[in-house]
Amino acid sequence: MEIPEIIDLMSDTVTRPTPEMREAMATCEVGDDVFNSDPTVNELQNLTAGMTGAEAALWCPTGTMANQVAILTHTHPGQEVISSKWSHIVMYELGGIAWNSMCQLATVPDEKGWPEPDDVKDQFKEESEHTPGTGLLCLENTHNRRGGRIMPLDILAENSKLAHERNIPVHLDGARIWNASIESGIPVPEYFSKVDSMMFCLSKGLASPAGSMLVGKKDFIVRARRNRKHFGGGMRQVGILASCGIISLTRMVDRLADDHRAAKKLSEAVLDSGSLDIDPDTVETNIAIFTLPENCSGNAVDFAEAAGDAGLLVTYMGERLVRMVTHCDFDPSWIPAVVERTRVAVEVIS
Ligand code: TLP
Repeated sequence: MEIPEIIDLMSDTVTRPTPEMREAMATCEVGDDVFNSDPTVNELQNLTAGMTGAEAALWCPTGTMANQVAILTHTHPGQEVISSKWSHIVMYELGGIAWNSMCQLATVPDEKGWPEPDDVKDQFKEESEHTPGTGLLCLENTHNRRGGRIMPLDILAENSKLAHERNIPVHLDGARIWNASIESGIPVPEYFSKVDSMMFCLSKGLASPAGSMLVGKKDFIVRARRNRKHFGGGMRQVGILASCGIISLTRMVDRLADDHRAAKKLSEAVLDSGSLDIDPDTVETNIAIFTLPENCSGNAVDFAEAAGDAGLLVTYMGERLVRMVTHCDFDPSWIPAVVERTRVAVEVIS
């Protein structure tokens, strides 16, 4: 495939709907989803429940809304929510825990890509006249900002067990749970069986233009539906988007393994070239987070700018951390071009 002028590795959210999705958008049956009468949304919700082992599923416009709806549905004002330090819920949802649910946050470390049960255990608080009481434990798998790491199932189970022993529900931000499942060989229902609610994105590696699914017990989804409405997320003929979600789940899941192979190959090639640092063994799925070399005077923002000028789009994830994400619109034959554009950008900012 011809090497494009701009190679976009900013995120797997940059994927464009496939031709089959375009076709489905034009031809799908639609209705008014606020009245529960969009057959395509209903089909996607049923398909999702079946594929995840959940009682029910709810389409949401974004992953952020699905996470926030879940937090609001599980908690009441004044409670505390435990989430890991670099989780999306903490880093990228604009303080939604406080803004939307009027709860406060307790963070736990997640250096390896997941919180250790001992650290989680330390954070639980009992509700009393003096203490807020833990209302929810949030986990993330795969862990975006920790380089797409997969939380081992036994760690997920142990963390959840600790919460459940205290009657505290667990929400899993599984934006990329299908990546975790394809790579680990652990079926999604197995991950979901350890938690009370889970959200995943259709709009990332699965290539839909928009949409995330929230799953849980029937009564949870009924309440979540009300909260989605509070957020202004009740939409009408949204089967147009749900039709793409059906294709995401039936056609785009298995190919995620290609993205994982590409990310590993890319990380090895960039490391071999000597321009950025990474441990390729930690690249388990489609996210590679590189560190700028010590002798480089610019920071990750400077790198992203210089790389953009050289025709490579990336994101910065910290002062010296640069993220590249592989996806279905990236061809692995472009890896040598990524390596060369990376080299140019490092030279510019050194
Ligand atoms: N992640 C985006 C950015 O917001 C960082 C990306 O490019 O990776 N949970 C996780 C783990 C996510 O990575 C994201 C999006 C979300 C939730 C939110 O999904 P959207 O973007 O649909 O609101």
